[in-house]
Amino acid sequence: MSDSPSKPFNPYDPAVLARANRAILVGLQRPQETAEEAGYLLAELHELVSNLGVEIRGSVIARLREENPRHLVGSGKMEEIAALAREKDCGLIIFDDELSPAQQRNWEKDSQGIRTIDRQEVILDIFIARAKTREAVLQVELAQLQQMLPRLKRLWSHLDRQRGGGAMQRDAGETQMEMDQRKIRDKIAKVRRDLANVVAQRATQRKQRQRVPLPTFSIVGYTNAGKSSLLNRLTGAEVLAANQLFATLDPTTRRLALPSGRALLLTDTVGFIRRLPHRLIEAFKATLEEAVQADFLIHVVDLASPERLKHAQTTLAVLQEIGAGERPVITVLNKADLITDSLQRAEALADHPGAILVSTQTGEGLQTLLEKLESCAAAKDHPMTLLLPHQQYGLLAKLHAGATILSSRSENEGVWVEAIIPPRLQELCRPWVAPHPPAK
Ligand SMILES: Nc1nc2c(ncn2[C@@H]2O[C@H](COP(=O)(O)OP(=O)(O)OP(=O)(O)O)[C@@H](O)[C@H]2O)c(=O)[nH]1
Ligand SMILES: [Mg+2]
Repeated sequence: MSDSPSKPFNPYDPAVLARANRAILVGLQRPQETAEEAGYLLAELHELVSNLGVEIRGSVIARLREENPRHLVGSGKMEEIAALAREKDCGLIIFDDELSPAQQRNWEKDSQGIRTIDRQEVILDIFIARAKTREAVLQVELAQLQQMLPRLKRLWSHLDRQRGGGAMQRDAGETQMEMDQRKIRDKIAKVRRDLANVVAQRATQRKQRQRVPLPTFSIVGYTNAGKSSLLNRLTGAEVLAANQLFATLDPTTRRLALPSGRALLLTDTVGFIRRLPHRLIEAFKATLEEAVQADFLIHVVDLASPERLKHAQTTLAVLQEIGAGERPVITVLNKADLITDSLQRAEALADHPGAILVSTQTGEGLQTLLEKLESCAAAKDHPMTLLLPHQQYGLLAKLHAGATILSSRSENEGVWVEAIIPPRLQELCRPWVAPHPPAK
């Protein structure tokens, strides 16, 4: 099924093009992972790859005892996967785990030219396809250039092979590669400068917004959790909400008038995913800045996903990484319409204390969420510090449910709580207002 060596390689041959769009997926099960976990990750890769319009003809989960430096998996497994790709007439092998540039080269050489990429490259390709505004395009371009730089050698050796290149051409390839490396470095510097301008513009816009000092809330969360749907439902915005990963790449900010007449600013942001390429987090700093700068974060979690906890952990880890780990968080368990079982709901609430069950589809829980936003907005500048005696756990539970806890610490003398407390609970708290903040 591979091209006969006598026939010159023609990348535009329809058969070659079709094969390039057919893939075998490879997931790894490491010793500490269960088969179920490995399966979920592979299913997620499946979803990502389908988003690119690539046909998936097979998938393999390889148990990995130790990493093989040459192909990541052992050579027997490598042969088996390459044989499967040939048998299914696929021109693409996609790894869920990251491959080093050298491993990628080895795979392509040893599999006789089957293109081999990893999840990170897939995510990057999706971002490339979705980027529309100048900011998103620049950010994606930066990530792409950074990705290309250590992989130039692979691109060139690929071309050499396609041309049936001899030693002379390979030399020409080497020189060309150096020139290209320089060009890419120059381009990276230029994109960085352009992005710095975008960041400066954004900062100016933010300053202008701050002239009217409205409290700001950023909606964050795993991709497909329903962040854009929440913004749309609350503000009547028309952000694309779709059952696809990374529907949103650009932040959208809308003003939300609360029932009391008070207003706040709500921003929808790009979603997170497991194994988000580090280059993308780096490149998307400008966009993610919105989350870092917000007064409050609304963390949307898909209640119906069996991977709910992993998703939430991933989001919190990325937030930490971009410097937003200390922001007060309101957790919203969305898609409550899909989980009607009260036991399952209670379990989720136990996992995410103080979370609000919401459905952007039926409207369930939105009233409670608005009240919570109200209490945050009202007391933005006036968090209260309390020292609650340990026996006041009933009040503490009420605070978890109705207030926004900024910090809480249990000490011998009681529980120190710093919280934004809605008016209806303030009276109950009055006896425990601390005369001074807790010593750190
Ligand atoms: N059943 C149900 N589906 C919902 C709910 N909220 C959102 N969805 C669906 O979930 C999918 C994802 O919604 P989005 O709002 O695009 O999610 P997002 O978090 O903005 O996703 P990205 O921008 O890709 O990160 C869409 O198909 C929505 O229709 C809900 O409350 N219930
Ligand atoms: Mg979205």
